[in-house]
Amino acid sequence: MKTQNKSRLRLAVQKSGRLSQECFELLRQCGLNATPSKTALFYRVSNFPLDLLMVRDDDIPSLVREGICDAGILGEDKYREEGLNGREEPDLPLFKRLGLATCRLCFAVPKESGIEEVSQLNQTRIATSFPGITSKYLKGLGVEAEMVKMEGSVELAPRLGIAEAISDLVSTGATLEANGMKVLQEIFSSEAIVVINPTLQENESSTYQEKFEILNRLGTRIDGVLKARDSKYIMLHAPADKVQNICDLLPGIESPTTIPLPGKPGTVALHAVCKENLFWETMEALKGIGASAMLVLPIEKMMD
Ligand code: PRT
Ligand code: ZN
Repeated sequence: MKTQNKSRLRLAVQKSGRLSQECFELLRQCGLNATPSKTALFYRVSNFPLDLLMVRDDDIPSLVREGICDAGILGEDKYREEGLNGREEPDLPLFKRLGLATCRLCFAVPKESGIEEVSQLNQTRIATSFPGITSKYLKGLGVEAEMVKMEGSVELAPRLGIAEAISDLVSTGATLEANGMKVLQEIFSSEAIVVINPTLQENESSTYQEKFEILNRLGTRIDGVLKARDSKYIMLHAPADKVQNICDLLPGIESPTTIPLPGKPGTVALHAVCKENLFWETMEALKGIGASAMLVLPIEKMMD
């Protein structure tokens, strides 16, 4: 059949873990039939030219670099760490930031350690799964420390006497708290990102051009979902002479439309997209200047 010769994009995603659920949810919000079984390693999306390879996140950069996959979704932390392996800078092109699975890579120390600033990490041992990023950061500050590489349970290192400090990912802070530790300093804030094989942008053969087009189509859908996620649609009635004051109160307002209300001279209906959430305080302030019949609705998709 002809369609079988058409290009398909191969995307590496985390099989299971902190990223995978949010990642599949995002693909589904992009309108893709993406519900692989828990044991599947390969999944063909039936309604979009996309194949998913489900792997451990650590394998994603090399799968993309070697062209086994065209693109991959992983934490920026893992991408940067793997990318520094023998290099000055990570080498894969970053296609898109997804704002998912956000966390911070931080230095942390036991609360009673007496260490209050990063300069005091000089000549200490630091347990981490991110020795590349951590030592590069410290080098920039002129601090010399020994990296103790650990794959998991990094928070235990000070208690086990194998390090004075750690550099680890923090999201709620509960793990540090449970282990009597505190954040000393943030190194960088991380989120899920899409990285791509550079050939996709560089190779002018029709196969790669087709794949790049598929990637961009997917990228546009992702943009639409992410934009809609943070936006709200607001509808209200307002005195015509207060429209400007009302717009001034609406956060991140875009494309307001006013419509005259039949039978209500001097009053208009105002519809607008707000790129930020609307708090009750804002609604109360709007009411205070004459707005009524206010409705705030979630937006599912957006495309310019
Ligand atoms: O099995 P596989 O190798 O694929 O997965 P993994 O175990 O290596 O990775 P996984 O699933 O733990 O994390 C995948 C990605 O999720 C990371 O690369 C980050 O980008 C992102 N992420 C977001 C996090 C966290 N939040 C997070 N809190 N990754 C790890 N943690 C850990 C952290 O290391 C610490 O142990 O959670 C603990 C701290 O959490 P809080 O909430 O107590 O602060
Ligand atoms: Zn991993």
